[in-house]
Amino acid sequence: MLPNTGNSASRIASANLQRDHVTQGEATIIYNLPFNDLLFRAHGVHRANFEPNTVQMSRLLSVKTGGCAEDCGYCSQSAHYPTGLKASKLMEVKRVLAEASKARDGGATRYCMGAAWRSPKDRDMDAIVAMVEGVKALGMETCMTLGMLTPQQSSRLKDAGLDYYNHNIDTSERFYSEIITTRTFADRLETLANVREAGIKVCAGGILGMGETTDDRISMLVTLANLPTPPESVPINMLIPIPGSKLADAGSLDPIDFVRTVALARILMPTSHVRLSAGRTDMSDETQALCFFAGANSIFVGDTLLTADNPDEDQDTALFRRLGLKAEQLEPAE
Ligand code: SAM
Ligand code: DTB
Ligand code: SF4
Repeated sequence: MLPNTGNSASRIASANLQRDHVTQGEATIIYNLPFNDLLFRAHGVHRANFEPNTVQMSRLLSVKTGGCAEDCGYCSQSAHYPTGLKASKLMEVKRVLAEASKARDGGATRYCMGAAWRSPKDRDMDAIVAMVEGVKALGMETCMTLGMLTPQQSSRLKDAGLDYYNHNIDTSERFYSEIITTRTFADRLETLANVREAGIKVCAGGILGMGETTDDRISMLVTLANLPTPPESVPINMLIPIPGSKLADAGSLDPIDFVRTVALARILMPTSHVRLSAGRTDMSDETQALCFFAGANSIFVGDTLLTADNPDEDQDTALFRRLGLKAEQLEPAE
């Protein structure tokens, strides 16, 4: 049994957070628990809410690459930085569907399509809607990430059958303007509210390793957990340093801090899928295994994310076999 010292810190650290609001102070106490206690608690929350050896698999496709008007300091696709990436037009719908069909045959249950836009233009919406309808018809869940959305655009995507919308808050409110200046943290929250209001499931997370403090990481998770409804899916990306971008030399991140952040996400958002997202190519198998133990239960599969590398499928298959993990299957449609 844990020693009960009776002070408020130990009460918070061992209590179940079954309420609507968590404070930065409470989350900090949990984050700073001895590593074994933190992992034990996170894994318990995980087991109480999910089958612990099952991992959801999503596949990404960049349907419109590069030339983006935003100045996100981490991104290969921003037109503000000399990253050397060639910009392309919106992909044809039939090419997207051919790629989606290959992903389904490879075991992906969710297809995520990303576009390097500040927000979609009305003239692009017909093609986007056709992509959602086509991927749905293949029997996969659909996800899109297209930048900021209005309430009208959100409703149109919902009507097309969009299951998830990815829109990351990326970091804390305090640190946001050091990473992006062409939009605000409040803009991000507004789109998340529009998407939620339209009835689409929300995928929102952020990036670690951009030079943020521990408080920034905790604050980002506290913001997500305190949304009126927390996101169903929480991607935790490790920065992939992009040569030419503002954060090309941001430095490395302690894997233990990464695992602590995953564990805190699991504890603060017990029923959300936590996705171990970008950066797995630079992570050891052991770090990934700790993340799965701490509550990560979703990954991107396929050797490319949007523009950057992801582990080869053979490597992931081998890791899953070593860890006894299996892929989550979709519930049959009613
Ligand atoms: N343009 C849309 C937007 O920003 O919402 C969608 C695409 S954007 C590339 C999706 C997310 O990928 C970003 O919000 C960020 O969290 C993540 N991301 C982008 N570049 C990254 C990098 N180099 N390393 C880690 N994560 C990255
Ligand atoms: C998310 O949080 N991570 C994915 C997805 N949402 C769209 C994107 C990762 C991008 C990594 C850098 C790249 O491929 O360019
Ligand atoms: Fe554009 Fe999205 Fe990259 Fe920002 S993260 S530059 S909005 S593609």
